[in-house]
Amino acid sequence: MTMRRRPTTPPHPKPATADFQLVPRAQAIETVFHIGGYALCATVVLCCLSCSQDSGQTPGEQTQLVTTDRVAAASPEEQASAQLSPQQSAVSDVTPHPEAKDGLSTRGSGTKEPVPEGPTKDGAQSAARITTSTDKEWIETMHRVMNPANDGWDTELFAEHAGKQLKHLGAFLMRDDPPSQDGLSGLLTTGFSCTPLRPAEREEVFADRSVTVERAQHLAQARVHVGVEGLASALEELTADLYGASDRRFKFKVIRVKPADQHVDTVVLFELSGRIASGAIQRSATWKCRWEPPAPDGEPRLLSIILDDYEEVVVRSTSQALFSDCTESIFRDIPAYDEQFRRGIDFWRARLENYLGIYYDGLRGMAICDVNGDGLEDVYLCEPGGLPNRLFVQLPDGLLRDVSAESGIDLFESTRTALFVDLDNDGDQDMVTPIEKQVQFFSNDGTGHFTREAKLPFEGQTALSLAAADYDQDGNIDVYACFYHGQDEEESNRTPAPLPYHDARSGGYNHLLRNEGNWSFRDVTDDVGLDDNNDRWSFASVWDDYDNDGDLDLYVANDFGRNNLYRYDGGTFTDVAGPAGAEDMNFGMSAAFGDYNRDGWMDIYVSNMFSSAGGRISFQPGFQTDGTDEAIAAFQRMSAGNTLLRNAGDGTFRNVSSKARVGVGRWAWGSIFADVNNDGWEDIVVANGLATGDLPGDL
Ligand SMILES: [Ca+2]
Ligand SMILES: [Ca+2]
Ligand SMILES: [Ca+2]
Ligand SMILES: [Ca+2]
Repeated sequence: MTMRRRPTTPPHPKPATADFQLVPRAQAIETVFHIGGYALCATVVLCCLSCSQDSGQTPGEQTQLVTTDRVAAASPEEQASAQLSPQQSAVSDVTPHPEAKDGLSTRGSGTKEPVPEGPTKDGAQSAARITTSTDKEWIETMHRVMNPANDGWDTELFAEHAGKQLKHLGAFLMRDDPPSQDGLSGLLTTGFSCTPLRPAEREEVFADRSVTVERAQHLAQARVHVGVEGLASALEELTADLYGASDRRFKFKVIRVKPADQHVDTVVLFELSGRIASGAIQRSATWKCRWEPPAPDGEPRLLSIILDDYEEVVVRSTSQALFSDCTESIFRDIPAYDEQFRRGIDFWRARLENYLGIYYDGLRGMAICDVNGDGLEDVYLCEPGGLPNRLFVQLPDGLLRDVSAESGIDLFESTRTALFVDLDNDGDQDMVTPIEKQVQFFSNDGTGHFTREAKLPFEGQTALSLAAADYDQDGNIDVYACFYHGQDEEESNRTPAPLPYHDARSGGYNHLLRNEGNWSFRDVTDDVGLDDNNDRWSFASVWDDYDNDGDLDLYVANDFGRNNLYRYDGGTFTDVAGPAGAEDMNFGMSAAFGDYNRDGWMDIYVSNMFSSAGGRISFQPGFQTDGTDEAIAAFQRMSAGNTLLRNAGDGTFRNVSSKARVGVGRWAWGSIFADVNNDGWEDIVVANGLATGDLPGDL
């Protein structure tokens, strides 16, 4: 959503290992990767403000289960029908509004078919169709559909129970003394055995002034710990140095389930972290857990745990984290912080009309900019309709001053995003923002006072994001606007989700607005070839020169399918994403360019969704029994998470996400490359999560 300049770092020989590690999250930091030489973290203010606006109660995993389940449910005929004409389709499926993806939207309404009860003929899939006329019915229907027992997904029921058992296990990781053997016995079979859960031999793969990363791979499979006593011992090895730690957290994610005759195998992602006096520790691992199937009304019990992959990150910092949350301290003198932002979206949804554009999902952007030219970065926050956008200027002491009212950009219209760039070449940062089915342009007088200079209307739609660049190199910065919805947004909320899910072409039409000078902007989309493949659900775009020919090219991240890579040559754009291997068929949320391996070629990191439920279901034999291998592979791919595309330098990209260990970015929205520790290597910062309620750990 912002224009990025090419790094000044000269090309550098490719390192022996250009490899990322997950480093501990600080408070308000979710996912941080660092690469063979650098650590990275998230912008604390952004994360916190985002959280403060999102206060729903919907953990992402459940919603992903629903959406994937529904994918499984739709027959090819239904998919074709919905793809061709969603509005005319005879059925409405259960998938919530695509933008929401969360399944508990109260905005949805549907048509008139009941939800099938029980397994369908193949025992694994059901056509999940719903009828709703009220919000209450909608929610009740969603609860029925979200229950895997209703459509034969026994493996999902098993995963749910296994997850509960793992949570019980996790409770022992929160204690300050060795686990009691009595407490553990209910989780295990009598013949239980496991490998060490914290390997004694670990290889240091990264170290700098504040962070050390160790890994153990190719692990010995000897299950040296036996029985309850053995597990207690393995857990003690894993947790002893975290006794007394603050902010201790654990997380288990069951990402695969494979039933057999006498047991059920699962693959589980495990994470444990906490702050200790000398800093912080985070342990991430993959466990292969084998279970004894539960007796009726019983819970599954562990037969064995084999450690498959292990990573340990130690932060040495007096603040016990790489970044600390400074939001409250810098906003302490700002009444709007308490009065407007900390109340949360639920508070405001109860007081403002829906038509103003206030939805539970947030999806509000912010901008960092220097509006008054004093060299200090300022903050602009976009808000739903009915609440003013806010501009805070930074003071020399680091605190903020609320200048919204006098800035002229305290807009009350629903605002998704704003971009601050110098549109009139007078040296100050002007603003462009899409509001009210228009893109509006504001000039800055150099002191942070803005005047609306132009607005371009767009029928029925409001753009979701903007990216600016002087694509034609005439000295004026131009703007590319992504339009997510293929129809009126309100109407879109009431119609089925895009199908086919992995390759929908019913999205919005994006526009390139050429800056012709004097605040005149012309829509040149069709003139320059950007009408090609311009029908997807575009979330965000980013400019850079991926082919090193001196002009800027455009990458567009699309929900529900393929992304675009528009190569610019001689005045026209060509979508080369397919032949370049850059389509990344997935739930694209955003993309960033960066040369992570310093070979002089810009690589791409795409934010997608990582879905445990999607991974569990899409690898089952019962998934999409009438689907093609290609479609099934696409669905499996769509649950895999974020994508790092290495630029091969020959016009093509390679997906190196797994090797670089940067795929599991959870429910990722915006990601950026940033050299967090100033060592010359680009790190990756991922902002992720969905609606957050009382349990921030669900992020
Ligand atoms: Ca300007
Ligand atoms: Ca231009
Ligand atoms: Ca280029
Ligand atoms: Ca590169």
